[in-house]
Amino acid sequence: MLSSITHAAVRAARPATARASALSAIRRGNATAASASPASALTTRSWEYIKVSLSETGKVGIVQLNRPKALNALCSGLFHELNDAIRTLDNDPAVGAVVLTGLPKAFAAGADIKEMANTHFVDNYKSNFLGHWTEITQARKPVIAAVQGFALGGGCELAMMCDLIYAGDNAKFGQPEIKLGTIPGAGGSQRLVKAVGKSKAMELVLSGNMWSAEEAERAGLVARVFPADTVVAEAVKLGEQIASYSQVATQMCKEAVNKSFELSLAEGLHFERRLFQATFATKDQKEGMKAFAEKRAAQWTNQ
Ligand code: CO8
Repeated sequence: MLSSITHAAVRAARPATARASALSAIRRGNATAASASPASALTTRSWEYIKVSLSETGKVGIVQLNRPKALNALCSGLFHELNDAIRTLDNDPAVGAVVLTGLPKAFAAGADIKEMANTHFVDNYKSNFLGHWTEITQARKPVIAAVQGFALGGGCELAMMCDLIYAGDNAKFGQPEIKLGTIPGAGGSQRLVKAVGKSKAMELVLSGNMWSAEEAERAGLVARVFPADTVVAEAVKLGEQIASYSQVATQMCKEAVNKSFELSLAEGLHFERRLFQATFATKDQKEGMKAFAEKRAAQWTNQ
Protein backbone atom coordinates (compact mmCIF):
# COMPACT_ATOMS: atom_id res chain seq x y z
CA MET A 1 0.00 0.00 0.00
CA LEU A 2 0.85 3.35 0.14
CA SER A 3 1.41 2.00 3.69
CA SER A 4 -0.36 4.25 6.19
CA ILE A 5 2.90 6.18 6.34
CA THR A 6 3.41 6.52 2.59
CA HIS A 7 -0.24 7.32 2.20
CA ALA A 8 0.07 10.03 4.81
CA ALA A 9 3.10 11.34 2.97
CA VAL A 10 1.08 11.71 -0.22
CA ARG A 11 -1.62 13.52 1.72
CA ALA A 12 0.87 15.80 3.35
CA ALA A 13 3.00 16.42 0.28
CA ARG A 14 0.24 17.50 -2.02
CA PRO A 15 -1.15 20.43 -0.05
CA ALA A 16 2.42 21.67 0.46
CA THR A 17 2.98 21.56 -3.30
CA ALA A 18 -0.38 23.21 -3.89
CA ARG A 19 0.47 25.89 -1.33
CA ALA A 20 3.87 26.49 -2.94
CA SER A 21 2.38 26.94 -6.42
CA ALA A 22 -0.38 29.12 -5.01
CA LEU A 23 2.23 31.34 -3.36
CA SER A 24 4.27 31.61 -6.53
CA ALA A 25 1.09 32.39 -8.45
CA ILE A 26 0.31 35.18 -6.00
CA ARG A 27 3.83 36.50 -6.53
CA ARG A 28 3.13 36.51 -10.27
CA GLY A 29 -0.15 38.30 -9.59
CA ASN A 30 -2.09 35.42 -11.09
CA ALA A 31 -5.27 35.44 -9.04
CA THR A 32 -6.92 32.51 -10.84
CA ALA A 33 -4.03 30.10 -10.40
CA ALA A 34 -3.62 31.28 -6.81
CA SER A 35 -7.01 29.93 -5.80
CA ALA A 36 -6.76 26.22 -4.93
CA SER A 37 -8.21 23.83 -7.49
CA PRO A 38 -11.47 22.18 -6.38
CA ALA A 39 -9.67 18.84 -5.86
CA SER A 40 -6.74 20.26 -3.87
CA ALA A 41 -9.17 22.22 -1.68
CA LEU A 42 -10.61 18.84 -0.60
CA THR A 43 -7.25 17.78 0.84
CA THR A 44 -7.20 20.57 3.41
CA ARG A 45 -10.87 20.46 4.30
CA SER A 46 -11.83 19.15 7.70
CA TRP A 47 -13.81 15.94 7.31
CA GLU A 48 -15.44 13.79 9.97
CA TYR A 49 -15.56 10.43 8.19
CA ILE A 50 -13.15 10.53 5.26
CA LYS A 51 -9.73 11.81 4.21
CA VAL A 52 -8.94 13.08 0.75
CA SER A 53 -5.52 13.31 -0.90
CA LEU A 54 -4.09 13.54 -4.37
CA SER A 55 -1.35 11.48 -5.98
CA GLU A 56 2.02 13.14 -6.61
CA THR A 57 0.92 14.21 -10.09
CA GLY A 58 -2.41 15.50 -8.81
CA LYS A 59 -4.18 13.38 -11.42
CA VAL A 60 -5.55 10.72 -9.08
CA GLY A 61 -7.88 11.60 -6.24
CA ILE A 62 -7.62 9.27 -3.22
CA VAL A 63 -10.61 9.09 -0.92
CA GLN A 64 -10.07 7.13 2.27
CA LEU A 65 -13.02 6.08 4.43
CA ASN A 66 -11.92 6.95 7.94
CA ARG A 67 -14.20 5.89 10.77
CA PRO A 68 -11.89 3.53 12.63
CA LYS A 69 -13.94 3.11 15.81
CA ALA A 70 -16.76 1.47 13.85
CA LEU A 71 -14.64 -0.35 11.23
CA ASN A 72 -15.80 2.23 8.69
CA ALA A 73 -19.47 1.38 9.21
CA LEU A 74 -21.35 3.38 6.63
CA CYS A 75 -23.59 6.05 8.10
CA SER A 76 -25.56 8.78 6.40
CA GLY A 77 -22.99 11.48 7.28
CA LEU A 78 -20.20 9.40 5.76
CA PHE A 79 -22.09 9.15 2.49
CA HIS A 80 -22.74 12.89 2.40
CA GLU A 81 -18.98 13.47 2.70
CA LEU A 82 -18.11 10.71 0.24
CA ASN A 83 -20.56 12.01 -2.35
CA ASP A 84 -19.27 15.53 -1.93
CA ALA A 85 -15.65 14.43 -2.44
CA ILE A 86 -16.38 12.17 -5.42
CA ARG A 87 -18.54 14.83 -7.09
CA THR A 88 -15.81 17.46 -6.72
CA LEU A 89 -13.06 15.13 -7.99
CA ASP A 90 -15.27 14.03 -10.88
CA ASN A 91 -15.85 17.64 -11.92
CA ASP A 92 -12.20 18.73 -11.64
CA PRO A 93 -10.55 18.60 -15.08
CA ALA A 94 -7.14 18.03 -13.45
CA VAL A 95 -8.26 14.67 -12.06
CA GLY A 96 -8.39 11.64 -14.35
CA ALA A 97 -9.26 8.82 -11.94
CA VAL A 98 -10.26 8.22 -8.33
CA VAL A 99 -9.18 5.57 -5.81
CA LEU A 100 -11.59 4.72 -2.99
CA THR A 101 -10.01 2.94 -0.06
CA GLY A 102 -10.53 2.29 3.62
CA LEU A 103 -8.42 1.33 6.61
CA PRO A 104 -6.06 -1.65 6.96
CA LYS A 105 -8.62 -3.58 9.02
CA ALA A 106 -11.74 -2.61 7.12
CA PHE A 107 -12.72 -1.13 3.80
CA ALA A 108 -16.17 -0.92 5.41
CA ALA A 109 -17.93 -3.42 7.70
CA GLY A 110 -21.34 -2.59 6.28
CA ALA A 111 -24.07 -0.09 6.86
CA ASP A 112 -24.12 1.27 10.40
CA ILE A 113 -26.23 -1.34 12.18
CA LYS A 114 -26.66 0.80 15.27
CA GLU A 115 -27.84 3.80 13.24
CA MET A 116 -30.51 1.86 11.35
CA ALA A 117 -31.52 -0.76 13.96
CA ASN A 118 -34.58 1.08 15.27
CA THR A 119 -35.75 2.78 12.11
CA HIS A 120 -39.08 1.80 10.55
CA PHE A 121 -40.31 1.15 7.04
CA VAL A 122 -42.52 4.22 6.65
CA ASP A 123 -39.79 6.60 7.83
CA ASN A 124 -37.19 4.84 5.66
CA TYR A 125 -39.54 4.95 2.71
CA LYS A 126 -40.48 8.60 3.16
CA SER A 127 -36.87 9.69 3.68
CA ASN A 128 -35.72 7.48 0.76
CA PHE A 129 -33.20 5.75 3.06
CA LEU A 130 -30.13 4.64 1.04
CA GLY A 131 -31.34 6.82 -1.86
CA HIS A 132 -28.19 8.95 -1.89
CA TRP A 133 -25.86 6.03 -1.07
CA THR A 134 -25.34 5.09 -4.69
CA GLU A 135 -24.32 8.48 -6.04
CA ILE A 136 -20.77 7.20 -6.63
CA THR A 137 -22.15 5.18 -9.55
CA GLN A 138 -22.90 8.45 -11.34
CA ALA A 139 -19.21 9.45 -11.49
CA ARG A 140 -18.02 9.72 -15.08
CA LYS A 141 -14.36 9.23 -14.23
CA PRO A 142 -13.11 5.73 -13.39
CA VAL A 143 -13.28 4.86 -9.68
CA ILE A 144 -11.04 2.04 -8.40
CA ALA A 145 -11.78 0.38 -5.06
CA ALA A 146 -8.65 -0.62 -3.10
CA VAL A 147 -9.93 -3.01 -0.44
CA GLN A 148 -8.11 -4.12 2.68
CA GLY A 149 -9.77 -6.07 5.49
CA PHE A 150 -13.56 -6.36 5.79
CA ALA A 151 -15.81 -5.39 2.89
CA LEU A 152 -19.11 -6.62 4.28
CA GLY A 153 -22.73 -5.86 3.48
CA GLY A 154 -22.88 -2.25 2.33
CA GLY A 155 -19.06 -2.27 2.28
CA CYS A 156 -19.01 -5.02 -0.33
CA GLU A 157 -21.80 -3.21 -2.18
CA LEU A 158 -19.89 0.06 -2.12
CA ALA A 159 -16.82 -1.68 -3.56
CA MET A 160 -19.04 -3.14 -6.29
CA MET A 161 -20.36 0.35 -7.11
CA CYS A 162 -16.79 1.23 -8.10
CA ASP A 163 -15.58 0.38 -11.61
CA LEU A 164 -13.16 -2.30 -10.49
CA ILE A 165 -11.80 -3.78 -7.30
CA TYR A 166 -8.17 -4.32 -6.31
CA ALA A 167 -7.91 -6.35 -3.10
CA GLY A 168 -5.24 -6.69 -0.47
CA ASP A 169 -4.52 -10.31 0.43
CA ASN A 170 -6.19 -9.70 3.83
CA ALA A 171 -9.50 -8.64 2.27
CA LYS A 172 -12.73 -10.41 3.24
CA PHE A 173 -15.88 -9.99 1.18
CA GLY A 174 -19.36 -10.92 2.28
CA GLN A 175 -23.06 -10.09 2.41
CA PRO A 176 -23.90 -11.04 6.01
CA GLU A 177 -27.26 -9.22 6.14
CA ILE A 178 -29.04 -12.58 6.44
CA LYS A 179 -27.51 -12.93 9.91
CA LEU A 180 -29.23 -9.68 10.90
CA GLY A 181 -32.66 -10.76 9.68
CA THR A 182 -32.51 -8.58 6.58
CA ILE A 183 -31.17 -8.67 3.03
CA PRO A 184 -28.61 -6.72 0.96
CA GLY A 185 -29.94 -3.24 0.20
CA ALA A 186 -27.61 -1.69 -2.38
CA GLY A 187 -26.60 -4.24 -4.98
CA GLY A 188 -25.65 -7.40 -3.09
CA SER A 189 -28.46 -9.29 -4.81
CA GLN A 190 -27.99 -7.55 -8.18
CA ARG A 191 -24.45 -6.33 -8.96
CA LEU A 192 -23.00 -9.39 -7.23
CA VAL A 193 -24.95 -11.74 -9.51
CA LYS A 194 -23.65 -9.90 -12.56
CA ALA A 195 -20.10 -10.05 -11.19
CA VAL A 196 -19.94 -13.70 -10.13
CA GLY A 197 -23.06 -15.46 -11.44
CA LYS A 198 -26.16 -16.76 -9.69
CA SER A 199 -24.83 -19.79 -7.85
CA LYS A 200 -21.89 -18.08 -6.19
CA ALA A 201 -23.98 -14.98 -5.38
CA MET A 202 -26.70 -17.14 -3.84
CA GLU A 203 -24.15 -18.92 -1.71
CA LEU A 204 -22.68 -15.68 -0.38
CA VAL A 205 -26.04 -13.99 0.24
CA LEU A 206 -27.81 -17.01 1.77
CA SER A 207 -24.93 -18.19 3.95
CA GLY A 208 -23.60 -14.84 5.13
CA ASN A 209 -20.12 -16.39 4.84
CA MET A 210 -17.04 -14.41 3.84
CA TRP A 211 -14.78 -14.91 0.85
CA SER A 212 -11.04 -14.45 1.06
CA ALA A 213 -9.41 -12.12 -1.46
CA GLU A 214 -8.24 -15.16 -3.39
CA GLU A 215 -11.77 -16.63 -3.58
CA ALA A 216 -13.15 -13.23 -4.63
CA GLU A 217 -10.56 -12.99 -7.39
CA ARG A 218 -11.31 -16.52 -8.56
CA ALA A 219 -15.03 -15.68 -8.69
CA GLY A 220 -14.38 -12.54 -10.76
CA LEU A 221 -15.46 -10.04 -8.11
CA VAL A 222 -11.91 -8.73 -7.80
CA ALA A 223 -9.61 -7.80 -10.69
CA ARG A 224 -6.32 -8.48 -8.86
CA VAL A 225 -4.96 -9.32 -5.42
CA PHE A 226 -1.83 -7.68 -3.98
CA PRO A 227 0.00 -7.85 -0.67
CA ALA A 228 -2.22 -5.77 1.61
CA ASP A 229 0.36 -3.06 2.19
CA THR A 230 0.77 -2.41 -1.53
CA VAL A 231 -2.83 -2.43 -2.72
CA VAL A 232 -3.46 1.32 -2.44
CA ALA A 233 -0.22 2.12 -4.27
CA GLU A 234 -1.15 -0.38 -6.99
CA ALA A 235 -4.59 1.19 -7.35
CA VAL A 236 -3.03 4.65 -7.58
CA LYS A 237 -0.58 3.32 -10.19
CA LEU A 238 -3.49 2.06 -12.28
CA GLY A 239 -5.28 5.37 -11.71
CA GLU A 240 -2.20 7.23 -13.02
CA GLN A 241 -2.15 5.02 -16.10
CA ILE A 242 -5.85 5.69 -16.74
CA ALA A 243 -5.34 9.41 -16.09
CA SER A 244 -2.55 9.48 -18.67
CA TYR A 245 -5.08 8.80 -21.47
CA SER A 246 -7.68 11.04 -23.05
CA GLN A 247 -10.41 11.75 -20.52
CA VAL A 248 -12.99 11.69 -23.30
CA ALA A 249 -11.93 8.16 -24.27
CA THR A 250 -11.71 6.84 -20.71
CA GLN A 251 -15.15 8.19 -19.91
CA MET A 252 -16.60 6.66 -23.06
CA CYS A 253 -14.94 3.31 -22.22
CA LYS A 254 -16.50 3.39 -18.78
CA GLU A 255 -19.89 4.40 -20.14
CA ALA A 256 -19.85 1.62 -22.74
CA VAL A 257 -18.84 -1.12 -20.26
CA ASN A 258 -21.45 0.03 -17.75
CA LYS A 259 -24.16 0.02 -20.43
CA SER A 260 -23.54 -3.71 -20.86
CA PHE A 261 -25.29 -4.19 -17.51
CA GLU A 262 -28.43 -2.46 -18.72
CA LEU A 263 -28.80 -3.32 -22.40
CA SER A 264 -29.36 -6.39 -24.53
CA LEU A 265 -26.34 -7.55 -26.55
CA ALA A 266 -27.70 -6.01 -29.78
CA GLU A 267 -28.46 -2.68 -28.09
CA GLY A 268 -25.13 -2.72 -26.29
CA LEU A 269 -23.19 -3.37 -29.46
CA HIS A 270 -25.13 -0.61 -31.19
CA PHE A 271 -24.33 1.80 -28.35
CA GLU A 272 -20.65 0.79 -28.39
CA ARG A 273 -20.38 1.27 -32.16
CA ARG A 274 -22.00 4.73 -31.96
CA LEU A 275 -19.59 5.81 -29.22
CA PHE A 276 -16.67 4.38 -31.18
CA GLN A 277 -17.78 6.37 -34.24
CA ALA A 278 -18.24 9.45 -32.04
CA THR A 279 -14.60 9.31 -30.92
CA PHE A 280 -13.70 10.26 -34.51
CA ALA A 281 -15.20 13.68 -33.79
CA THR A 282 -12.63 14.23 -31.03
CA LYS A 283 -9.23 15.87 -31.29
CA ASP A 284 -7.81 13.16 -29.07
CA GLN A 285 -8.64 10.40 -31.58
CA LYS A 286 -6.91 12.40 -34.33
CA GLU A 287 -3.92 13.03 -32.07
CA GLY A 288 -3.75 9.42 -30.83
CA MET A 289 -3.66 7.89 -34.28
CA LYS A 290 -1.33 10.59 -35.67
CA ALA A 291 1.06 10.08 -32.76
CA PHE A 292 1.05 6.31 -33.41
CA ALA A 293 1.96 6.87 -37.08
CA GLU A 294 4.68 9.37 -36.09
CA LYS A 295 6.06 7.00 -33.42
CA ARG A 296 5.74 9.53 -30.59
CA ALA A 297 3.72 9.87 -27.39
CA ALA A 298 0.27 11.38 -27.86
CA GLN A 299 -0.43 14.79 -26.35
CA TRP A 300 -4.00 14.61 -25.13
CA THR A 301 -6.08 17.76 -24.83
CA ASN A 302 -9.22 16.01 -23.58
CA GLN A 303 -11.08 17.54 -26.51
N1 CO8 B 1 -22.32 -1.13 12.11
C1 CO8 B 1 -22.05 -0.49 13.26
N2 CO8 B 1 -20.97 -0.77 14.02
C2 CO8 B 1 -20.12 -1.70 13.58
C3 CO8 B 1 -20.33 -2.40 12.38
C4 CO8 B 1 -21.49 -2.08 11.62
N3 CO8 B 1 -21.76 -2.64 10.43
N4 CO8 B 1 -19.32 -3.28 12.21
C5 CO8 B 1 -18.49 -3.14 13.25
N5 CO8 B 1 -18.97 -2.19 14.09
C6 CO8 B 1 -18.39 -1.72 15.36
C7 CO8 B 1 -18.60 -2.74 16.47
O1 CO8 B 1 -19.90 -2.61 17.03
C8 CO8 B 1 -17.49 -2.36 17.40
O2 CO8 B 1 -17.89 -1.19 18.10
P1 CO8 B 1 -17.67 -1.12 19.72
O3 CO8 B 1 -16.16 -1.19 19.88
O4 CO8 B 1 -18.26 0.19 20.09
O5 CO8 B 1 -18.35 -2.30 20.29
C9 CO8 B 1 -16.37 -1.95 16.47
O6 CO8 B 1 -16.99 -1.64 15.22
C10 CO8 B 1 -15.36 -3.06 16.24
O7 CO8 B 1 -16.07 -4.21 15.80
P2 CO8 B 1 -15.89 -5.65 16.46
O8 CO8 B 1 -15.50 -5.52 17.90
O9 CO8 B 1 -17.11 -6.44 16.16
O10 CO8 B 1 -14.63 -6.17 15.62
P3 CO8 B 1 -14.26 -7.69 15.32
O11 CO8 B 1 -12.88 -7.65 14.72
O12 CO8 B 1 -14.47 -8.56 16.50
O13 CO8 B 1 -15.32 -8.17 14.20
C11 CO8 B 1 -16.58 -7.92 12.17
C12 CO8 B 1 -15.30 -7.57 12.92
C13 CO8 B 1 -16.63 -9.41 11.86
C14 CO8 B 1 -16.58 -7.12 10.88
C15 CO8 B 1 -17.80 -7.56 13.02
O14 CO8 B 1 -17.65 -6.22 13.49
C16 CO8 B 1 -19.11 -7.62 12.30
O15 CO8 B 1 -19.64 -8.69 12.10
N6 CO8 B 1 -19.67 -6.45 11.88
C17 CO8 B 1 -20.96 -6.38 11.22
C18 CO8 B 1 -20.87 -6.83 9.79
C19 CO8 B 1 -22.24 -6.78 9.15
O16 CO8 B 1 -23.16 -7.46 9.54
N7 CO8 B 1 -22.39 -5.96 8.09
C20 CO8 B 1 -23.62 -5.79 7.36
C21 CO8 B 1 -24.40 -4.64 7.92
S1 CO8 B 1 -26.01 -4.48 7.20
C22 CO8 B 1 -25.71 -3.72 5.70
O17 CO8 B 1 -24.59 -3.40 5.37
C23 CO8 B 1 -26.88 -3.41 4.84
C24 CO8 B 1 -26.45 -2.76 3.53
C25 CO8 B 1 -27.36 -1.64 3.17
C26 CO8 B 1 -26.93 -0.88 1.93
C27 CO8 B 1 -25.65 -0.11 2.07
C28 CO8 B 1 -25.35 0.74 0.87
C29 CO8 B 1 -23.92 1.03 0.61
